[in-house]
Amino acid sequence: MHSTTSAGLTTDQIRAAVEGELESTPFIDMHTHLFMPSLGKLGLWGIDELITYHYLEAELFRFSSIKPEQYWTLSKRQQADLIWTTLFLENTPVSEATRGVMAVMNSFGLDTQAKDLSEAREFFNRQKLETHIRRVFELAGISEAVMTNDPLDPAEAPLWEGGASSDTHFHAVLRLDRILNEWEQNWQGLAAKGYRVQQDLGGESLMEVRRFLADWCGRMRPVYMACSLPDTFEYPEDSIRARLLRDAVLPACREFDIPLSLMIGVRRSVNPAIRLAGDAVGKADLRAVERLCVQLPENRFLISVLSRENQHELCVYARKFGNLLPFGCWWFLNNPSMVEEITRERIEMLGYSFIPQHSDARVLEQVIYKWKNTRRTMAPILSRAYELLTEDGRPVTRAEIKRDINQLFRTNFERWVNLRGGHERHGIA
Ligand code: FIX
Ligand code: ZN
Repeated sequence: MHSTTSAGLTTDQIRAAVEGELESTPFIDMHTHLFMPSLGKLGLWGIDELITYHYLEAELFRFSSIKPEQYWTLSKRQQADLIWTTLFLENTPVSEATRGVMAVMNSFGLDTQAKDLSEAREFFNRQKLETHIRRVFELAGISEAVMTNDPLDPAEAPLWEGGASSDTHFHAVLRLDRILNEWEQNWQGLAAKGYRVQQDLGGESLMEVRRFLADWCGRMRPVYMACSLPDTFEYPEDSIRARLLRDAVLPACREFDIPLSLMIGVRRSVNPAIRLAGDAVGKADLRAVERLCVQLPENRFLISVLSRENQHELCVYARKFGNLLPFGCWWFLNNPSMVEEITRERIEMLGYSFIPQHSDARVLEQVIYKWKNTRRTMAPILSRAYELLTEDGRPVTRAEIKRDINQLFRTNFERWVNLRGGHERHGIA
């Protein structure tokens, strides 16, 4: 049915406008594991890293009889060769992660049916990192990527301490997993750097953690602080994590006027033998999010939940709390079927007051396929929202569609983290 008014678009025009604006809007990728060139040694890129992505390693162990212990003794190249043969030649690469590699190879004109990886290796060997990053961002349709920066990573911290130069295409994030989830193993790392902290958080510990966070905010200029959390996360509670959150992290976020991103619902290492591929998911009790939002109205929260079962209640909480911004379809949810369900639900409950997706790319070129997939999945979802609106008597214009897509994939984030400075109050309105 074609409904239209003089100002509004027809169904076909809506689809064309949505697809056109999705294509031409450069997105901000608000959570990745990529690194700016001055931290380049940490960054993963190229065919061997793409093929040995932990999503693909998990799939290898389904199709191959190789034992994890054996796999880990192989060189990176041998691992990639095994995964290529197993998942791409002996089987059809229809899973999301395998299809993603095909899309990346195709975007560089590489043979997706090659019998081995030699052509691809030669291609990536010829690339110079900085120009390659620019080309990849262009192919992915992103203007900026937000990093994950761990101040207690022995490989990363010295680079920042040595004054790593910033890059307009990358933003830093102060990642707190080691502090909030593994205090027992990491407090001595802080102590060794001169912060007067104790294992039981006694004495000046909490003030000293704040001093540590302040020093790293100065060094990194993070756009937010972040932590991934298990399905058992609770707040408030009598635990090291909850005390650190309440008395160090959240006050520091207020002091530096940045949000805290919580990614809730990961069950780390349910199968330690397969390492990074061995994490799973669990349904969390989102009353913890409710209490954070209600007790700390001066803090802003970016929240992503890993369990499908938690998605609806996250939307309900977003309707209650203006200091909560839901984001992304994280990890096991970043599949078209899940993204579609979750995004429709969010639009129906929140309008466009959320951030639909982040890539979570660990390997540079993954942004190409992840954002291609997001655009492809989003197009019919957004079109449908406008078609329904038009059917109900409210026409939409191309200018509105442009504004909305810019809001979803750029300005909701920019405003929440106050990215362009200025005096604008955060919030997304
Ligand atoms: O904690 C995180 O930021 C997760 O995204 C990662 O730990 C995870 O391994 C991943 O790569 C998911 O996409
Ligand atoms: Zn991540």
